[in-house]
Amino acid sequence: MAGSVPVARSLEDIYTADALSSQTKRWSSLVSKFELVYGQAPEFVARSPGRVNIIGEHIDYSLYSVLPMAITADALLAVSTENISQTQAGTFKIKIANVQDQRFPSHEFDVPYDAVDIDATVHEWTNYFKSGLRGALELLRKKRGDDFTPKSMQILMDGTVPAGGGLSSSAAFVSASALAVMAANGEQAVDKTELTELAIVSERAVGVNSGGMDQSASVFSERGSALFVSFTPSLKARPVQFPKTNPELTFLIVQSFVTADKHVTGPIHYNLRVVECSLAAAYLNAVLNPPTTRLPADAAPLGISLHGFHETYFALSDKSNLSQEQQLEELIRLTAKTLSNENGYTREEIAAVLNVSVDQLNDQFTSRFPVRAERFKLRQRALHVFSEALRVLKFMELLEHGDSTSEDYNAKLGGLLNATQDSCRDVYECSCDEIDRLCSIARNAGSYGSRLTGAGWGGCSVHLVPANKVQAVREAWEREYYSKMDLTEEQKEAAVVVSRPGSGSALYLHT
Ligand code: NG1
Ligand code: MG
Repeated sequence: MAGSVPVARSLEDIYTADALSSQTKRWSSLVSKFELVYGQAPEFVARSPGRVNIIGEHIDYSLYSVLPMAITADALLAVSTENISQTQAGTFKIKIANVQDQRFPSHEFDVPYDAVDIDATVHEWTNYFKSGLRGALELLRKKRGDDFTPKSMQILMDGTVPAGGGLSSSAAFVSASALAVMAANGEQAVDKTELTELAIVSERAVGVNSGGMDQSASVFSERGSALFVSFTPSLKARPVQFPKTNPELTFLIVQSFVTADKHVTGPIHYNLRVVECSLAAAYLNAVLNPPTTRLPADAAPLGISLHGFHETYFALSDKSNLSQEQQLEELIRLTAKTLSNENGYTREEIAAVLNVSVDQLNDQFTSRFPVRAERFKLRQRALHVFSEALRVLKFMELLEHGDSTSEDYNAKLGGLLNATQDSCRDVYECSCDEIDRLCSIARNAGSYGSRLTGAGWGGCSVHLVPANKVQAVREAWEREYYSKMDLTEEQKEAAVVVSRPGSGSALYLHT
């Protein structure tokens, strides 16, 4: 499913009917604010949504397929490129402001044509814009040649995806930024695959070893469908419909109000998991594949992945006739046997198996992003990844070939989500008490399946709830969770969102 980012003619092309009236107000206030700040109308708005991940958690950076969907909340960048004050020779100007100007102060930069400087050690909101800018300029230079001169831009941003909430505000912002830069420089037919790939790589420039799920969901999603995203042999995204069931199913997206900030906890949480998965791939390769086998370099953040090990192992063994599901089951067995130490492995132990020095190991695996760990839990991480990849296949099988009229259909879907939560909590260790509580409250009140969504350690959860139980589940959360917290009215309103699958990135032209 290739093609270019759609150019919307009206907001009805972008939002679901239930969101239209509030979005219309929001867009017109963005435009009037733009006029107030810059004294002219915007030429266009670039839009990219956040996402919720339905299933396939923490496996995108191991290059296994995932099933997210876009949500209504999004990043909007209103842009004009005309009448921007002259800049020094060899530079162009970026003026960027935010509708929430208290929280996100405005900035002005003169950017050299060929070098977008990003200081990833400072957590600054415009870094996300800059990373999209850098990626888009690289692509434009590839297309137009080295003497291409970028346009100056005036930008007003309005983001409604909560930051640090597991709904991927960062990917929405980076993708919308890259799209805005492409459009500002005259590219109105922006290729979705190119945009996604550049957003994935760009986001790594702001200090997170991210996988590719969020950017894919943000760019490729189509209204009414979830999105099956696979990363090998190349990035592919395919819309998937949820069947009609009785009772009807809804997804609730629910905040824990525990903020998880990857830029602070990356060295012990997210970035460490990426390192552990890559080390597990190298370790399994060293033990299970013939001596001197090298894993293929791939699109994973550290260049090798558990999926790469998977493919190599079956290509070299006599078991390549097994189905994908059987292969994953076999890998789960092999991992349990090969990586038997439940307490984790030291750098020395891993280096010895890989037949490299500890310095070489650090250089390859832990130098790109800082991590803090004495022991690396290779067993648990690999077991989660293979079992989660298997759950995604089973979930897809139910969606595409299951009997949605059978009585236990909903419970089967929900059971897989619950199993994901168990694995995230116990094996991958990326949940937290608050999320666990939200999940068990929901299940007791009628949710079929409840789990964290996104990176975890706080943030958001997703719940598969029959329409006739939504009220009961909401009341249970209020009674047993939210009423015990000190929340603002605004937070209370945003706490529980019924989400329909939304559309992906779009450009909206104002002229
Ligand atoms: P969130 O929850 O948006 O920070 C992160 C990664 C995804 C994926 C999930 C876990 C980034 C930008 N996104 O999402 O790629 O790995 O965690 O499944 O880091
Ligand atoms: Mg993010």
